[in-house]
Amino acid sequence: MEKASAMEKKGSQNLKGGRRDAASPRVTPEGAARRRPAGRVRKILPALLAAALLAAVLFFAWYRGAFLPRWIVWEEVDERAAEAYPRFARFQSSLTADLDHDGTEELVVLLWKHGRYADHKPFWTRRDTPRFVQHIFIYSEDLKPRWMSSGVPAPVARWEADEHGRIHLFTPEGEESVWEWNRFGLRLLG
Ligand SMILES: [Ca+2]
Repeated sequence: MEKASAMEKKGSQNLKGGRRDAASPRVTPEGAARRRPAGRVRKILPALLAAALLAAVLFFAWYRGAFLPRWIVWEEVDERAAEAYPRFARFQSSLTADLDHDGTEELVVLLWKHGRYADHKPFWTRRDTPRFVQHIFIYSEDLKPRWMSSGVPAPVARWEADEHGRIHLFTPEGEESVWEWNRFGLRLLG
């Protein structure tokens, strides 16, 4: 009798289960498996979009130089600097001095741009860095490029030209170096 009662109970449970299935929409195990990933994607989609948007904003800010060193003092720059180097760059400072003693003043620009090299890479280098690098560009009075340095050897926080047309560079720590024009660019004096 007890066995029969247990069987009746089991049958009753199956019957209840059968009623529940009949009342709810038919979902096969295969269908449920197919729906689950789509449901998960729908749940995390807003987070994915927010992360993508944040990444895009951060990339744009980085590309525009938002994460350059804080010690940089952005000075008012000779407006010809942007004309001389129209590609995207961030101009830190500029000065004019007769570096080559020919009686006309060169425009000297201290700037940050993506890459270690100016317009052309040296033949031994295939790749340039995408990060911002500090450069010194020198233009003649009529804005023809005279010298476009690859990345400066040490960061330049400030600079000045003396009455001899030499350029004094100062690192953020205050270390000074003096540079003089020779025919092929600036030469370190000490
Ligand atoms: Ca000159």
